[in-house]
Amino acid sequence: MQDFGLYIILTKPYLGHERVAEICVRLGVKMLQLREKHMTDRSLLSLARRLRSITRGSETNFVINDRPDIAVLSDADFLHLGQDDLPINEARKLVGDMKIGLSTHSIEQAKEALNQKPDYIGFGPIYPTPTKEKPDPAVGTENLKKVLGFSTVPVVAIGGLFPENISEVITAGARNIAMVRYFMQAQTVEELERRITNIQSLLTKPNH
Ligand code: TZP
Ligand code: MG
Repeated sequence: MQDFGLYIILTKPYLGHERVAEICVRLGVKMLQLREKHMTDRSLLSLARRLRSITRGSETNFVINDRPDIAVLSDADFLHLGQDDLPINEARKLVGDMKIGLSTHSIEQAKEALNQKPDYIGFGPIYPTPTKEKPDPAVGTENLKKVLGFSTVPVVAIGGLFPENISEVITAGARNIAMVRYFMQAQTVEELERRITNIQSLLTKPNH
């Protein structure tokens, strides 16, 4: 799998899930993940299907966090698993050949993750973040550089990333970046579009 650039994670978006998804499709965001941990199964499935229908046939891959069952039932492009979720080989029995991403939070986890043959890995939190409940300690950009050095699949840098600190992460070599608060807190369509195109342009600038 090739690097994909910006990765947007939907967690309680101020503008609403569907509106953010429509904007991601319009602006060619390659990865859009549904990450809502507190919804009932029924409402999560119904939301996932609505987002699937918005992203279907577009450049925007639709990713379901944590839940192989919802990923299959909503016909997602990717399932994203964390360290406490099902291992990839077990999840495979449910999702077949669906692409799978895996979160990692240390060098050791990142190395071990590659044995499970994910399509990409997440690495973070790069900086401290309140967005995740019980986050692992921040890994920093030096560890990010190491993971980028040995990973055989795309690495998504995540955690505490904002325009103010993103150049350090891009300088460390990151080509795929996930941000939650920066996008979820945008309060108007125009503001969200500006935030997305701003990060997209930082990620596509040559020779950084
Ligand atoms: N995994 C590692 S950090 C994180 C996740 C889901 C949350 C990142 O959120 P934010 O708001 O971009 O710091
Ligand atoms: Mg998880």
